[in-house]
Amino acid sequence: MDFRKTRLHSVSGDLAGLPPPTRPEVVVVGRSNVGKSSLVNALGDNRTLARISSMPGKTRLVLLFDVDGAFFLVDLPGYGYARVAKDQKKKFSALVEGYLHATRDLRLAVHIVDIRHAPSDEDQLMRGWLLARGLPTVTVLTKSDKLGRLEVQERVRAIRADLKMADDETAVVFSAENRTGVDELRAILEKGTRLPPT
Ligand SMILES: Nc1nc2c(ncn2[C@@H]2O[C@H](COP(=O)(O)OP(=O)(O)OP(=O)(O)O)[C@@H](O)[C@H]2O)c(=O)[nH]1
Ligand SMILES: [Mg+2]
Repeated sequence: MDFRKTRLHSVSGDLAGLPPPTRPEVVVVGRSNVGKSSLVNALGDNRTLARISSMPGKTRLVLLFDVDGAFFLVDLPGYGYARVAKDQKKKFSALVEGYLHATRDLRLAVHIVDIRHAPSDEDQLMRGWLLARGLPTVTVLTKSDKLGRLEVQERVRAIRADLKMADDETAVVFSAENRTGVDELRAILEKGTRLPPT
């Protein structure tokens, strides 16, 4: 699978606009501004794929990327940004909830948290929801370039404990900036989209 062959497949502002689920899907979820779009660009090794917002909460669309004809990588709007209208902020946006409840061929979730901070209530809520749904989930601890090596180790331990991660669950230390974790995550996605649906 060649991740560099990642192309924008569709852009939808509502669920009705989603294309038919003709491929397995991997969804990227996380707080607003955590680095979802940057992660998509890092995986595809292409800075022009998903627009990177300098203003948090900007992505209000569901972007589907076709990864080498093998699966769709789905960039969802972030949650938890205060300036988003109140009813939208409540839990997750209708678009995020709607997508996660939609009948699609969803195989894997990439749950991104900022390695520097304790997971928020919404991060915990999202994780609980992913677990309850039984969706295989890989937790990505991003912006690791902002910390030193020892701090990274310390934060991995703390976040694993905060999220009550089981020992056999994967947390990938990641940076879109210096590409830490890109190959590891690519391998997880490749494997996860080849397994039969759950
Ligand atoms: N240092 C560093 N900055 C990052 C990293 N990933 C993302 N950023 C920065 O974080 C900001 C937000 O990145 P985005 O990729 O737009 O985040 P997002 O989660 O898609 O944001 P929304 O779509 O608005 O929810 C940008 O300024 C990025 O340059 C990283 O690994 N390291
Ligand atoms: Mg984004």
